[in-house]
Amino acid sequence: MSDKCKKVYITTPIYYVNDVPHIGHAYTTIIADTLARYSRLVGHIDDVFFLTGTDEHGQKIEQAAKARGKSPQEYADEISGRFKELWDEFEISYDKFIRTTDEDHMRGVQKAFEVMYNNGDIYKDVYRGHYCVSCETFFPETQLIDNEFCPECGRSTTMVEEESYFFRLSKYQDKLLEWYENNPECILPKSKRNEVINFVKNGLEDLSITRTSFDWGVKLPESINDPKHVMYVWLDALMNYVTALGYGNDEKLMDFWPAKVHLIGKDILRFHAIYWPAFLMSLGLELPKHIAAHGWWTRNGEKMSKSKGNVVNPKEISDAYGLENFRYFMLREVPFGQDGDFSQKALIDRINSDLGNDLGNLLNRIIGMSGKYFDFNVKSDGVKTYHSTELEEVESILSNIEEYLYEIQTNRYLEELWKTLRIANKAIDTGMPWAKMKEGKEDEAMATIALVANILAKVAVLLHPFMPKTTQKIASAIGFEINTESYNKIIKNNELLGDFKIEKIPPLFPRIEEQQLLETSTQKSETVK
Ligand code: ME8
Repeated sequence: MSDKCKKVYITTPIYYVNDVPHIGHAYTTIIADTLARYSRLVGHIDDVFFLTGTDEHGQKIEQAAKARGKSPQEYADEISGRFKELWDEFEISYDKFIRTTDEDHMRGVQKAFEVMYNNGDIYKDVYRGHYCVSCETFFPETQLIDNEFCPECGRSTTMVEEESYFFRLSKYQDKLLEWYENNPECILPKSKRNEVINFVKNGLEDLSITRTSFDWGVKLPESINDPKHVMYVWLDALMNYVTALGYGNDEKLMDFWPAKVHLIGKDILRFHAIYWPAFLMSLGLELPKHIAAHGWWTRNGEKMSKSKGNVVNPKEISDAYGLENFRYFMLREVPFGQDGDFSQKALIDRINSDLGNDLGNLLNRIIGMSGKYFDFNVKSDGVKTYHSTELEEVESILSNIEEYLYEIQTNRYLEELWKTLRIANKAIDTGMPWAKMKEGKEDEAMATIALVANILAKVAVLLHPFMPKTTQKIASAIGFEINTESYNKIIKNNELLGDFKIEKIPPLFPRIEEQQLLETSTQKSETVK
């Protein structure tokens, strides 16, 4: 995300309501939330728009509702509510929660259909081919496994032969290739871009964008006068990114467009990196700056999904281990774009080691020493005299750290932050303030404690988007509040804290010892030493 444009529009996928939220959904949403919080912190306060929501139409939802004896709308209301409730409990800082059953969204999709139809990009024909209801995707016979099974999820596909409207996707092949070529960062991680380019180079077929064999979907615009068709769920769903800003209705939020980043999982990269830009080109709208696709959370190597019965409930995990610890773990554990196997043991190790030992103990050490030797009053004026080398080292590490977030490499960003904690811990071990006090070198002891407090201040500010409440507690223990003003002072201008009073607070990350792991529905207990 290297371009530093003023308006920052960040989106998550809109999740299907056939599945209750699991940690895969939480992961995407937490990354998006962290980026939104970061953008607000660095000063874009009123210029951030963060969108999430639910995808409620299509055959898959219609079937799921039917299986439960509910109408699709009743069923969608219930599951959409579960997503919204979870994001509210997780304090996800979204600006809008969109549902594809919202009236204004549906009007916007109809408007888009009309624009594409009127400019000649939509025509009517007959679709003959295979459809995977679970993936809501059409597949040509050549891509099927054993002539029948879906190449994405392995489920049986159904042969479909029905009248359909088509979008002239093939017409956009060269323009898409040009876009990927001219915008090396349009797809993140960059390695994924090549996969998309190869796919497009193999040739694009026109895309069937309406269905007649069921009716839980957006109707075509009245001007087209063809009531038996409903729109293909992916056209409906992708349009959410602009209808949320008022496209086709009251367009007053459209100045947030183009999106700075669409965060998605790699399972839906093709829809976002091929169909979506082609639709936008047809509509004459700008293309998103970045489409960022992360990997999968797996259990024992298999993608976590409800149908496999191996999902981990994010609420259970956050209740057991703390929401912000869980946030830290997810964004620290796996390099963006790669898959990661979820284990509670790994989560506990991160809490005890990174958070407890490296961060929490450091704070406890300076609380203890500043209290014992200086009645909690700290002065930063000796830091540059006695610890200029450490300070410069820390400033140099932090001067480039933002770049990692622009590329959504949250694990690298956090690794860099932790390097500065190691410098702080080492400064105490080598500076030995307790020995300095005995030798009567109070200034030096004070300088070491102040250095550590200043490093902790920087870490707290930069970690704030990941762990909002915990870092605010750290900041208040060292006498300041995290906001854009303190970000500017402490990070941008590298100002020291000056004279301040440390406040004693209870340990932030109590050690999890010999813990009997939480029994989740999919997980047998394992004991952690
Ligand atoms: O695809 N690991 O909705 P969906 C990591 N409605 N992330 C995961 C995951 C896992 N095991 N499982 C799901 C849809 N996700 C469409 C999207 S957007 C216009 C329409 C996350 O409910 C990840 O972000 O199947 C993935 O892309 C998304 O949930 C799929 O959610």
